[in-house]
Amino acid sequence: MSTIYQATASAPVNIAVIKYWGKRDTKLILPTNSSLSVTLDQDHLRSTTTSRADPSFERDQLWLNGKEDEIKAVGRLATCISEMKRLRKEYEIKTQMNQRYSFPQFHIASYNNFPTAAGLASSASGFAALVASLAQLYTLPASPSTLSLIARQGSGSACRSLFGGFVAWQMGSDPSGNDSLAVQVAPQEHWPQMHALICVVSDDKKGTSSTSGMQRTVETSPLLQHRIKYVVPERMEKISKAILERDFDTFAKITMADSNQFHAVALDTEPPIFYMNDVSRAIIALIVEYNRLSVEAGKGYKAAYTYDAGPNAVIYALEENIKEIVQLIVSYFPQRSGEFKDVLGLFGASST
Ligand code: 2P0
Repeated sequence: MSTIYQATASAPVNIAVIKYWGKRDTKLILPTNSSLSVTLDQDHLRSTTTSRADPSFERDQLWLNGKEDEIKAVGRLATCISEMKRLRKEYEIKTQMNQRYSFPQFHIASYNNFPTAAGLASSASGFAALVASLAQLYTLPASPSTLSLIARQGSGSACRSLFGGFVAWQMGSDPSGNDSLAVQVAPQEHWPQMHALICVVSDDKKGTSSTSGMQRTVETSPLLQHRIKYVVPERMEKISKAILERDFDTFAKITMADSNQFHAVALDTEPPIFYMNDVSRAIIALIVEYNRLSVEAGKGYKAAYTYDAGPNAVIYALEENIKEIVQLIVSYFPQRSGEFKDVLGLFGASST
């Protein structure tokens, strides 16, 4: 009787505060700028992936939320699987271990504990969980940064989901991509008061995918060139410092400025790309006014909005202000009161 090997791993969703938008190498998924994200709470939003290896399997197969999905021969999934097989082979050679286990076929099943309708991309958590589960199955002593090199080739933002807390994806400069990886800036425990509120404005599928949208931006936007060269490097440094010093004011200002510039760069694309809608913009106006009153009262910034490639808002705020912000948003958008979720809730305090 043959042994069946199986491993399960899960990875959380991350939301960028310095946005990744643009590739300098589309095959290896090397970005045109570094980015930084906050990893959301594992309990609320995550992908869980089980990988199984059995000599009787005839080919690699994948099920997403219970439904079989095709593994395209030259696709990103096939790349991640073959990169993991390569890593295992290297490990076997290095440790002179019995090479019986290098190239089995896999059966992989992945589930998200959040509905696709939440308007959140599942590719980041999905690819991170896939790579983590194969690493476990293969008993690879690989660090999260090493695994991030492989998850990156599934989906750029996935490399940031191999860590909790505050995570930077360093763009790197080597054409091989070996220095384009994720590192943890600070663990969750460093700033447990930081929460994220997700406001689902629309659960429609977005019009322009990130992958194709960002390439159009790279090809046509002069503003992107300015952003890459003059804006992001300084913001990466300043927001990392703000995180390390738990300086919410600076964190909030940079987060909102970077969301604004990402959407400006989308608008600067030919033809232009619009991800936000009227409700998104009304939420921005509300947060701007809320912060203005707070600054006037000598209390500084209390909330930071950020928007990805869609109309849904993510609002970062300290735990002490979450309740007030939820009440504020619900009072302006009462019909949507069931759709606001405090999902970071780092240490469990959900306020909705
Ligand atoms: C981010 N986004 O930093 C930015 C902000 C969307 C807006 O990463 O082509 O799905 O798979 O590398 O990772 C979305 O891009 O794109 C994204 P691919 P991905 O989170």
